[in-house]
Parts: sequence; structure tokens; C-alpha cells
Amino acid sequence: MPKEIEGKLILTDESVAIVVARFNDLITNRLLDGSLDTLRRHGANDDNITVVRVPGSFELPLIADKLAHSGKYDAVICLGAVIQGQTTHHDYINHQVAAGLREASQKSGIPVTFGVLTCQSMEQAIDRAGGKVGNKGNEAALAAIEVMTTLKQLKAEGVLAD
Ligand code: INI
Repeated sequence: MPKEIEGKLILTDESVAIVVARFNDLITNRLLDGSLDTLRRHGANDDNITVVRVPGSFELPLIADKLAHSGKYDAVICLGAVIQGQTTHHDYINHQVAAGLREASQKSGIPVTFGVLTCQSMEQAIDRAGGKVGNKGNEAALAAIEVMTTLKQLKAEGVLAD
């Protein structure tokens, strides 16, 4: 049997930052509710959660990167809703945000998760923010929990240094 290492999905004293875009806040507040619910159900204490608001999704990478490098958090969850308009504006935002968040994660060494909806309509966004297709905020929080606890496990097994 191979040795398997995986996260335990239980939070103890980890600190988590959630960065949430104000643009389309009808949607992003629902994503935030989803993330908070998932964190709490996996053991997080509100005292260890910090919510930071930014104007729009385009501003997520800068703030996420600063928080990820601050040494104060074990994970950063990023929430936004980019809804397609009549121009290609959304395309520029989506690609830059995804690349920026991945880079912040890799360079800081902590999970920076992508809870940004990229939808063609408000209806699609509602479906994915607590509607019939789930809640991207829950998913982004669960991914953060899994990666945080996997890193912890890798340290406990001596694969990674403390
Ligand atoms: N920001 C979003 O989060 N979602 C959008 O759908 C959106 N659209 O469509 O324009 C959006 N624009 C604002 C952008 O994120 C920046 O805040 C703005 O360009 C200032 O830098």
C-alpha cells in the first residue's frame, strides 16, 4: 500500500483572511456567507477570521498577495463575481485575477484560493452563489482548508520543514 498524505479538514487555531470584492455585492456577500459557513463548520473561530473588502475583482491579487506575505495568515480566500458585459472587459479581469492569485499563492507558500465567479449572466451567478449550482464561496473555503491542513500534515510527516 502506498503511503497517502492528505489534509484532515479540521481547523484548530489557523488564521484565515477573506478578501471580497464589493462589485456585484449582491453576489459576493452570498459568497462570503458560504465561505464563513464552511470555515465555521470545519472548526474555525471567528476571532481567527479577517474579512478585507476591495473595490472589484481586479484588486483581489494585490491585497491577497500582501496578506499572503504578511506572515499573519495561513490561507487567503478570494471572492469576486465577474459578469460578462457587452465588451471584453471581463476577459481582461478574469485572466489577470486568476494569474495574480496563483502567483500570490506560489510565491507566499500558502493557499490563496480562487472564489471568483466568471459568468455570462446574473442568473448564472445567483445559481453559483447559494442557488441551484451550489456556492463558490463554500468551495473556495473548503479548498483553503484542504491545502492548509495538507501542508500541516506534510510538516508533521517530516516531508516539509516547519
Ligand atoms: N469587477 C468585478 O468584480 N466584476 C465585474 O463584473 C466587473 N465589471 O464587469 O466591470 C468589475 N469591474 C471592476 C474592476 O474589478 C476594477 O475594480 C476596476 O476596473 C478598477 O480597477
